[in-house]
Amino acid sequence: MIERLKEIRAAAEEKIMNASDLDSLREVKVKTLGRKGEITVLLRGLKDLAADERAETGKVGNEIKQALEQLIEEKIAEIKQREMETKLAREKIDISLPGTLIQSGSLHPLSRVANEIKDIFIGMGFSIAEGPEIEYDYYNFEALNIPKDHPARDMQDSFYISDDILLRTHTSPMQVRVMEKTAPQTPVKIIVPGKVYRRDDDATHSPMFHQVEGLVIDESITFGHLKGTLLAFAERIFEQELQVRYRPSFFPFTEPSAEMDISCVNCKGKGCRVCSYSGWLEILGAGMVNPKVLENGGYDPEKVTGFAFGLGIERIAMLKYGINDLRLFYDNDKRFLAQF
Ligand code: FA5
Repeated sequence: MIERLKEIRAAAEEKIMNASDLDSLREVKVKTLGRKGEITVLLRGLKDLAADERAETGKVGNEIKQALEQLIEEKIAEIKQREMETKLAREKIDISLPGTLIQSGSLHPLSRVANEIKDIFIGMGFSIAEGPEIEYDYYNFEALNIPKDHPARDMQDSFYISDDILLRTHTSPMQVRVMEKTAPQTPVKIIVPGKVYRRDDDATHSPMFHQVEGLVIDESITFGHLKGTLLAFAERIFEQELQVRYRPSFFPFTEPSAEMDISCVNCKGKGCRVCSYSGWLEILGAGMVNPKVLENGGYDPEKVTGFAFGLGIERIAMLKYGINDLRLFYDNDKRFLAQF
């Protein structure tokens, strides 16, 4: 039996030495040392040998098993090492290449301008109120002194959900909504930023855009307060000293009403393409709150007065950043947005 064991060992050793991959090594291992392997099967015959012969043969058998196992392990390590070297020679990793940068986003220019506008008014003691974008005809028009057949409705054609409910065309409906909560005594000093909707669509008019409404109500509020507040606001948002002028205008909910123009932020009033060579830019509508609207909100127009204004955030942002097409704000083009 010892002879046979030695033969198996010699044959196995040769196969191990010649093995060029892990699979053939595994095969030798199973064939010689596995549960049905040649050595395992042969050693089962030990029990039929005489006692002294059994001990000697068993010892030799174990030594051969251990030697083969060790040889196989060494060969496995050798093959693995060789595979690794080939792989490394083939794959060239340049560890000096910079990693992929994670691009960080930034605030949309309209959010940026809206935040700046809010900060300026908060600095002047205003609070922020927000209202529904889907609005009753009553608050959007009727309560603002614009009855059903009033021609002023033509300027603000909207998207109707039913005869009485529409997408608000301006932030002014919040005037009466706020007054209903604060009347008849409490002074009001609020701004209302938000989305509004109109049937408009061109380079300077979008079907959805953003406005900021302002409303101040108290005893003895005058047009002087309106002028001072809006000049301070305009100079801060455009970060320069400005000339201001008020042109008479008409809004059914203010009396008197005015459009506020500022000296062109681009040419400082000399005349350029931005201001159509007039030197002036229209930036908002404003006026003293119409007594009828104060009454609709629950205030006594004999006791309090107020001023209100409404501006378009897109318009301010276009002037501030020199953008000539409002649609750029909504195209989602990263080349545009990444500039802010
Ligand atoms: C109003 O909407 C009044 N509610 C403003 C007001 C409030 C007056 C309180 C008096 C007292 P007007 O329709 O002019 O007014 O719109 C105000 C601003 O919104 C405009 O100056 C303009 O900058 C902006 N705007 C109007 N339509 C669009 C549009 N389709 N797309 C973008 N901006 C617009």
